[in-house]
Order: sequence, then C-alpha cells, then structure tokens
Amino acid sequence: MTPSYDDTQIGRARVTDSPELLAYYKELEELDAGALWTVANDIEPWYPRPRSVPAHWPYAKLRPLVHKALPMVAADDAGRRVVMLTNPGRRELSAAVGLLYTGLQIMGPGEAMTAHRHQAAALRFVLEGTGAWTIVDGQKLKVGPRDFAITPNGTWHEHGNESADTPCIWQDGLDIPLVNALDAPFYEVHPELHQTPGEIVNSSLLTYGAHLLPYGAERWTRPYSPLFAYPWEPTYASLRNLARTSEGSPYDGVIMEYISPVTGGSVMPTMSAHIQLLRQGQHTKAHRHTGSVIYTVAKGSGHSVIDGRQYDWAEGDIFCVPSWSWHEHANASDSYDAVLFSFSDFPVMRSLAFHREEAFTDNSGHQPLV
Ligand code: GTQ
Repeated sequence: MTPSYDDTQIGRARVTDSPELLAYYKELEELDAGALWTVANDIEPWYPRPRSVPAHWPYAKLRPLVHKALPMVAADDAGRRVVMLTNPGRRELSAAVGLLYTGLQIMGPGEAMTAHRHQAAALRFVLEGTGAWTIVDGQKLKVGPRDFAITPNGTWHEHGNESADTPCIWQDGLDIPLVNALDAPFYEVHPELHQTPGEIVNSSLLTYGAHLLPYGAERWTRPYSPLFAYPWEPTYASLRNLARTSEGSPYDGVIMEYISPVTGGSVMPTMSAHIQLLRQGQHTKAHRHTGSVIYTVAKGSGHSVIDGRQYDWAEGDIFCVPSWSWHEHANASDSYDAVLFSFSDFPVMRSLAFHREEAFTDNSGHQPLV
C-alpha cells in the first residue's frame, strides 16, 4: 500500500479556524490546555521530519580553530577543552544531529585533567597525536590515531596527554542531548579529583582482545561492553579481510560494528559505533533509516549524497545524516580504499522498536542531485 500524505483527508486534522474557535483556543490557553487538532498534524507527522539538517565539518577548517583554544583556556578551567559541533537546526540542544553530541577535544603535551562521571555515555575516536590516555573506572587506556574507546555512562573518567611535545585531538561522541531530553542528567566530580589507576595499561584489551571469554564473564551484568578500547590496526586488518571475502552491504560497503564481547551487541545501550570500508571507486546505493548518524572520515576521500546534496569529504572530516534522510557514499579514489567511522543512536531505535529502513529504488538506487 502506498501511504497517502494528504493532510486534508478524512482521519487528519482539518478544522477551519473561526472567530468562535480562536476565542475558545484563548480560553484553553489560559488554563494551560490546548485543542489537539490545532497541532495534531505537526506532532504526528506522516514520517520523521527532523529539525536537524545534513551538515559537514571539514577538518582542514576546524583543526586550526581547535589548536587556537590550546593556549587560550586551561583544560581544567574549561572542564574539557572541546570545540563542539552544532547542527544549525539543533543549536539550543548542543546537538550535532538528532539527540547526539560531538566535539573535538584537544589536550596539550603533559596535560592531565580531573576525574568526573555523568549520566551521559561517551566515546572517543582519535584524530591525531600519540600521547593520549584516559582512565576509565580505574583502568588506564592509551589510545592513538583512529583508535576507538568508550566511557560508558556512570564510569569515572579523566584524560591526559603524555607526549612531551605534541598535542592530541580526539573526537568525543556523547548522548548528552538524549539524556537531557529525558530529564535524566547527573554529574559528579571525583571526591579525590583523581582515580588511582591499576598497574596494567589497556587491561580490558588484554583480557578480551584475544576473543576469549573469561570465567565468570556471565557475571558482567553492566549494560555496556567490558572491553573499553578498540585499536585501529586489528580493526583495519579485519575490514580489509572482510573486503576480500565478502560483498558487504549495497548501502554501506564493507561495514562492521564494534561490539561487546560479552553480548555481541552494541558497545553501550544508547550508542553504537561502526567502521566501514568503501572499496576503490565504490559508490553505494542510497537508503534511509530511523536513527541519527555522525560519520568521521578515518581514511581516504570521497563524497556522500545526503537528501540530494553532495558533500565532499577528506580525512578527519565529520558529517552527519539526520534520521530518515536518504544517503549514499562514494570513494573518490580508484587506487585506495576509504574508511568511515560512525556512531549512532541505533541501540535506542532498536530497543524501543523504532527501527525502520527503506531502500531508494529509482534511478538505479542513486539520488538525483537537487
Ligand atoms: O570527556 O568527559 O566533549 O563530559 C563533553 C562532555 C567531553 C568528557 C565532551 C564531557 C566530555
């Protein structure tokens, strides 16, 4: 059945205003009440109409501004020294798309910040510098370029950079706008300002990174992955091998999800993360789905067409796809692969049974440019 999008049809609100009705609405307003039919078609649209718009943040333009903050504000004075990316349709929520937040955090050589924890969950994708570390619930992680790490909700965390001379920049992804939309935020500063880390660095990676399930792992009852860091090298090797042995998705190319080794599910209950490879010259077909996605170009260059507009991207660029927006991706190179890191609110969509997906079938699966 082809759905009808006609707001004048029976079953949709189609009341014509009259002086009598307008006076009635005023009376209701004074009681903090209202007539449903005046807003029904807006609050129950036929399909998702996100406030967020597709957006693209080129790293070549952002990077100098991120570096500029380094001498101007002390990291601990700022809380975190972060340039956040705000969607033109979501500024009031500090969201990059939908109910997801993202920003670029820069840490100078030798810097170390105090510990805090909050209701929002966080993830990191490293863009530059080799000295970055973070302590997550007492576990020290060292992360380098293109590594992915998580700071699940409620875990203590403090960050720093042990390099003697080079700043590091990583991308933060948090579900702050979601937590705020649900009126559930909490925030605490560590009572001793710092955690005492265990002696072993990247302990969760040593335990879980060989794909072995520890005795007692079934007692890991927290709703997030016990593995906190996902290094780039094995991730990329895995992607490359999959590219040689499998066709992949027509819409996403060779795509894999970072998972919890205990559940096989998303790394955290509100956000999932993916890594995808576009083969030399590959141009995927368009599809759309519920759920908002923030992409980071981990490697290579190309473009994405989002709702009929082309966005050219290069390494380090960040762009977003709002819920229910058509999107397709293309690798510009005939010699090199391109890799996109992304994170999304898919676990929320799935656990609330909001997930829907549709393929673009006209024009061989490619959107006409508007
Ligand atoms: O590192 O804890 O970009 O709490 C925004 C809020 C980073 C963090 C952000 C945060 C953090």
